[in-house]
Amino acid sequence: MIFIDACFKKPTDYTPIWIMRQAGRYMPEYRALRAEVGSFLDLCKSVKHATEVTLQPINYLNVDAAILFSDILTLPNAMGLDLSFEANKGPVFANPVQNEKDLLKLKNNAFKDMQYVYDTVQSVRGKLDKSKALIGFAGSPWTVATYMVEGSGTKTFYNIKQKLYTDPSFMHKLLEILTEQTKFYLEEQIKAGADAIMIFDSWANALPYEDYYEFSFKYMLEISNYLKEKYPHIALILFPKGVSSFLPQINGNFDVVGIDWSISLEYARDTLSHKYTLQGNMDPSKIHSKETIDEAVERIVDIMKGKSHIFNFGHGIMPTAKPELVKYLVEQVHKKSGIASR
Ligand code: 1CP
Repeated sequence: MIFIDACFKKPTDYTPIWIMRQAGRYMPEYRALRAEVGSFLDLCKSVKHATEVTLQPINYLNVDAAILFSDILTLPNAMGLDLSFEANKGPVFANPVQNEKDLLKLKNNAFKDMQYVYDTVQSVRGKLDKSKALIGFAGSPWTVATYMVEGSGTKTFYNIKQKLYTDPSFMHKLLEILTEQTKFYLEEQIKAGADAIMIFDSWANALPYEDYYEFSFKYMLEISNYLKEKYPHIALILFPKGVSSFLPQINGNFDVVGIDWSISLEYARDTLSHKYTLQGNMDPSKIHSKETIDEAVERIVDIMKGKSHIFNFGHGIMPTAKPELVKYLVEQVHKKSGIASR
């Protein structure tokens, strides 16, 4: 699998590519199935449909890896938080976690109730071409905690930051619970057949630089140490979004660092490439036209020439992206990096 070779810094004939959020609303096939099934959670929980959606972009785009179709919030949902996805509002928890009493109500071993996820992993792996990798994933404890405490997506992170600054022991207790459950949740995905695991710390940038290690990165390291010790052959990707000043401190037992679009790729390469494969970091807005794509591909392939690299966006694809331009991007990355590697 070229994707796994790149994760482990083995030479590849061209740069592998996949697209963050590649299964989703920009694809007409996804929208049709989503409308047929009704709710987003039902789509995640149906093994048949989640398998189909996971494979849609593989067949259409010819990317080098599939990512399990699910969400970072299914784990807290299994822990007892009532989750819905509302149009124009995104995810909502009806009963957010507000105090120590709420922590006691969280279900232990919730990962055991997520058989539908493991069944989907197994089903996708069975149908996926042997040359393509399957990525399993979870949210970082910090990022998942932001939704559990705020009850929904947030621009200010006001509630969780009040907790963090006035009651750090509550925050650490919640983060420890999530770390334990995430370890086992990801382990089950590996046992079911995932070839790689990605941990999304999408809201890393809500934390000030001086608090990032203590409230987020440290917990991701705990998960990666656990998984790497038992499953060294499984590639591990961390995605700490929007924390460029933290890059020099990134260190630990994992293989790939996801670089978001706001970071200088030259700087990330010079800081991290001796140790890690880099993944990223095209601005998803540059999918606008063939010209903007050509320019982005040439620039990124040139910067990463001779280094281990997985091409991706620096965050999720937007629902407005045109599928045929995404397909064009994949072709261009394969073509231009293939020439560059010769
Ligand atoms: O209406 C719909 O059809 C639902 C839209 C949608 C989709 C397609 C949501 C709701 N989640 C997903 C799938 C999803 N989420 C995947 C698998 C699809 C793929 O990559 O091909 C993955 C890996 C995620 C991960 C996820 N969910 C993250 C981390 C990645 C990132 O983009 O930063 C986050 C932050 C979420 C929360 C979430 N779920 C859904 C939405 C709209 C959001 C973001 C809400 C917010 O901005 O706060």
